[in-house]
Amino acid sequence: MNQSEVAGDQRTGVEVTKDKNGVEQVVLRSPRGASARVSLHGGQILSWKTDRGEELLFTSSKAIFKPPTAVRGGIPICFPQFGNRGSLEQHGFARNKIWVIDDNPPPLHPNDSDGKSYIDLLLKPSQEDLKVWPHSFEFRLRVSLAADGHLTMISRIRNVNCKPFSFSFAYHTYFSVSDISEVRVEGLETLDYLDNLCHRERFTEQGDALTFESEVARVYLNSSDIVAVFDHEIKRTFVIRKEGLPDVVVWNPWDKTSKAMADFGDEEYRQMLCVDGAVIEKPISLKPGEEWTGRLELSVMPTI
Ligand code: TA6
Repeated sequence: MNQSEVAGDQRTGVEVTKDKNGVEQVVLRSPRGASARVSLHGGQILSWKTDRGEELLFTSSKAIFKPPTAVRGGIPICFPQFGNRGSLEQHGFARNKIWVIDDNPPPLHPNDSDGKSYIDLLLKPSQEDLKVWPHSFEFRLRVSLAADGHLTMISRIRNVNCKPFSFSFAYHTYFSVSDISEVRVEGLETLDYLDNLCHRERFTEQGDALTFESEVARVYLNSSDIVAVFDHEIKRTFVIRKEGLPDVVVWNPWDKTSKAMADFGDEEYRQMLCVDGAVIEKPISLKPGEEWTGRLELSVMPTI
């Protein structure tokens, strides 16, 4: 492993390494020992650990770490689309591309930097990307880890085109859970959702909190900015706070779909749940020069 501090950067808790395929990864560490690892392949977060070293994100034992395939786990970024419509590849190309470290990003609010370990990444379209999606953009991603271990992602997407474009987006977050049958999600009650298992038909959530006993692939619409994932077996709660991300994807492939995925173990659906802050139903439209921001903060706490 080749390790170095970010070039010209005096910040502590930020280290650049390379994976076995030579792709750079950035490791963020908090003073208390929490950590996060971000790959420049996809700008994808591959690991988020507590100060006791417990991994909070799921990664499949069958995940493929060789670009351009996105790693099955962590937090792939879906842009410029979520889903598989039109000529764009499923969930867009951003998760398959090699991003660069952005040494001079436009400033964010000081609260987004002070006391945090962070890295700024940048994606611009290649000639190949422009052939499938003919829109010039700059996608800036800030990933930061606070002293208390909270993980924040701030995406800023700017239209540097001379004509408008629109896109959908998701932070496709694979949470690690002890046993899916012991998990419940709160914050989506009574919302409408599009069911990907029923041709995106619209339904209304009737029950109390969401629990799992079969495959789920839904897009909940217009949720509040806080959603919680309770893992009863290990008394752990993930809290998802989001801004600019009205929709929430909930996905667990269950047994049959798991078996159909080459990069996913047959029984691994028991140990994961995707809950994504997203913009899907009403895509974002940007005029030339406009910028959109979507922010996700993840924290974890013991269930009381
Ligand atoms: O609903 C979430 C979803 O679109 C599922 O249908 C499933 O395909 C998942 O995302 C993962 O997609 P991927 O392209 O990474 O296999």
